[in-house]
Amino acid sequence: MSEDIFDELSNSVLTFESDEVKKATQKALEKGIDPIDIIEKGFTKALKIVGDEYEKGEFFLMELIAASDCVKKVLDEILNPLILEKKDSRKSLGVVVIGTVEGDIHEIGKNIIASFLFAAGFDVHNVGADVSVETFIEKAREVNADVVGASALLSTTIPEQEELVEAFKAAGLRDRVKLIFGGSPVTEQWVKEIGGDGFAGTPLEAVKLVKRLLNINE
Ligand code: B12
Repeated sequence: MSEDIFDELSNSVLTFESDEVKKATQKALEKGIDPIDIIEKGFTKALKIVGDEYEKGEFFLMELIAASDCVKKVLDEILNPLILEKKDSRKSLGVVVIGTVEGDIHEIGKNIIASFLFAAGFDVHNVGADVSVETFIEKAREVNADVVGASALLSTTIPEQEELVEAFKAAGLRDRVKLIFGGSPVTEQWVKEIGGDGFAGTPLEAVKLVKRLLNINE
């Protein structure tokens, strides 16, 4: 039964009509489905299909843009506010700066991680997409960041994550700031290789990771 609703969510994205995605989302929420499951089991699945079809040449850039616009709209207008509502405002567990590396404009996944960290009680500074290592460093200094997270979705932009580690070392900030990485092509192994502090593939993993890195037990 729940399976059907996730298929419906995924299929709604493949209509490329934002009204259809909104309708399916409202229906799922009315059935009590958690926003995180709507995102992970519905939208992420659909975007993976769109990406795979694009790679095979079955879909074009138009479809990639249309699908991501539909998802982004529903995230911004419906799901994100619900996730943020859950924030426990009594505490700040630490300061996180998050962005997508230079040359890369993919931001949906990074924004989801930002919202979940915020809702978990972190003070989150989202510096956007296509962000230079200099900007990451400037922001980390400005807000006295405990953690910096960088997303990359392209094979051509993953090396920027390594650049970031090197730049934090050169700036003398490496001992003070934990560096975490993600994005669909990023792996735990890659993060180890570049000397990062952690990798997460989902929002819940990211929250656990940041809590572990900052020794927060709850
Ligand atoms: C949507 C999308 C776009 C949208 C982005 C819109 C936006 N505002 O973000 C648009 C249409 C703009 C786009 C453009 C391009 N795209 Co694109 N895109 C995608 C697509 C279909 C989905 C990405 C997505 O949003 N997924 C959903 C989110 C929720 O998942 P996610 O990003 O992986 O994030 C999760 C985790 O990875 C993790 N995470 C993410 N970030 C972080 C950060 C931290 C710190 C942590 C801890 C965790 C974490 O948590 C998230 C939540 O679970 C992917 C396909 C795919 N399988 O990834 C292709 C894909 C990434 N794109 C691709 C390509 C080629 C392009 C273009 C070059 C196309 C072109 N010819 O112009 C351009 C690049 C432009 C640029 N310079 O960046 C390729 C990349 C291939 C490669 N190996 O390099 C892919 C894989 C499609 C494919 N199969 O060919 N794209």
